[in-house]
Amino acid sequence: MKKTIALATLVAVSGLAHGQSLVIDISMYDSYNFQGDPQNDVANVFVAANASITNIAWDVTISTEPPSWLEEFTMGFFGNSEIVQVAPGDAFTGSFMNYAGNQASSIVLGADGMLDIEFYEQFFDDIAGGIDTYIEQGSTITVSYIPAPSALAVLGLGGLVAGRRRR
Ligand SMILES: [Ca+2]
Ligand SMILES: [Ca+2]
Repeated sequence: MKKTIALATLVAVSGLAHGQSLVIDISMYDSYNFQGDPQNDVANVFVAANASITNIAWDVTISTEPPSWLEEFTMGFFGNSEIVQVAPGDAFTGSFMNYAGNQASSIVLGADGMLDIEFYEQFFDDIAGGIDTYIEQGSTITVSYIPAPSALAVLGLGGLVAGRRRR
């Protein structure tokens, strides 16, 4: 019974935590080859320990190296467990094309608070060993997240349990 009460308290504290967001500049990265290729660029970003990511938004400007198509550019988050294809259906080449959007996320980060983002090509790796899609200046990803319950909240929970034991 005590465990049930403690869990309910913890959830309530978690729900009260203010959502945070982090803007990540990705203009220094490019998309080389298929997912998992060792040549690919991977951004490793510190967000917050044990944070729950709720939403991933992007405002990205890309240029393709012909004959590569815009729809092939893909971003894989947290071990490629969630992916974003910014230009689905754009089966053509393009220069300085801007795409913005967002999607819900259910990623829960580990104790190290790190989020990895791999940039890669789907469908066709047109330029063998080279860049298929260039990520231009001003391109960003905004990660919205809820921090893990703070150490203070955990201490408060401990105090609650201790207080109940005294009765
Ligand atoms: Ca390609
Ligand atoms: Ca390539």
